Amino acid sequence: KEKVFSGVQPSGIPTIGNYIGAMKGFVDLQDSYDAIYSVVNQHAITVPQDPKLLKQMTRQLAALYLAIGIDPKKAILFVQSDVPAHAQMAWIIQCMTGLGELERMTQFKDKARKQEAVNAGLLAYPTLMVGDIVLYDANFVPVGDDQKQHLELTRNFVDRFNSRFGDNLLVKPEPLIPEEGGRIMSLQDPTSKMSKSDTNTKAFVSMLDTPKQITKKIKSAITDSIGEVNYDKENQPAVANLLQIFASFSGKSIDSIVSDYSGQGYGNFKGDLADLVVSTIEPIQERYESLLTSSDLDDILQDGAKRASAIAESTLSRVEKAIGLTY
Ligand code: AQP
Repeated sequence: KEKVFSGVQPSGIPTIGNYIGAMKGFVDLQDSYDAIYSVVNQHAITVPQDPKLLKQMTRQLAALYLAIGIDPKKAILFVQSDVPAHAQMAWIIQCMTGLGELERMTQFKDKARKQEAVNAGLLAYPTLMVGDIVLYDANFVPVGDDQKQHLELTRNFVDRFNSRFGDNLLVKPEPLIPEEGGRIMSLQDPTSKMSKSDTNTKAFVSMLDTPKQITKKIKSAITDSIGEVNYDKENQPAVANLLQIFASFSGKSIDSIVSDYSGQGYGNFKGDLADLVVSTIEPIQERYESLLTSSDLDDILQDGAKRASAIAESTLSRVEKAIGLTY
């Protein structure tokens, strides 16, 4: 079977953007691939985190993975810091990656701009991600559009590594980016990406928002003065974004949604969208609540760490041998 790897950072509660762009796809993929999913908590500390909150968000994210339908009998689910091979592999990759290459990453530039003091980890972040992927010989990596550049870096690294140390030592991965919904935008600014760590909580719907919060946020999402539901990314980007969310949650095509609301203003459209998001998220939240405090969650993560470690350590030792880190 071909392999799939992906991760989500516990840098906040996942938004519907993370869900639509990445996590929703994880569930389908576990049926046809050897799937490995991680709570990548070491990525989260590239920006300052409160220790207590980080611990809490790590557990919440793990419970959410299960609540959306990740099945530990089909997929491996683990927390990154439980598998030391990630940090070990990242060091090796850092020693083989140019500074310039990392400085060009747009996510680094965006995040560095928002920080008062930029640490070395923020720059090195993509090398940790390259390690996450290559450790599991992943053929496919389901991600949102913002991770495309990091995947390209991974592919370049694999080419360089294999040509220097031996053909087929590492597997070259392909990104899997949804055609629609790979980049859900902020509800308050259609030019910036929806992000779970956004300080403006009105900009995103989190997977743990209450029905009341969800409805309020969607109803107060900015639109435009055109007043008609059209799919026009250029002239009506905010409405186009809401249409993408609608399409993803309903499974309907954007065209059919546009025709359902033709000749109407934004009121009904937003109201129905809010109901749709609430009714999709509510059952997920019910499962989440019962998982969060159960010892099953700990058992699943411990078992996941064991299984992930076995694979990761074997890749790491193959790499160490190939580059001479042995005696
Ligand atoms: N707005 C988005 N639309 C679609 N997909 C998205 N993803 C992120 N934002 C959107 C995808 O979600 C997965 C998990 O993201 P991550 O935890 O690795 O971090 P990120 O890409 O940096 O996402 P955020 O929400 O913006 O987190 P913070 O605020 O911590 O930086 C990835 O596959 C990502 O592409």
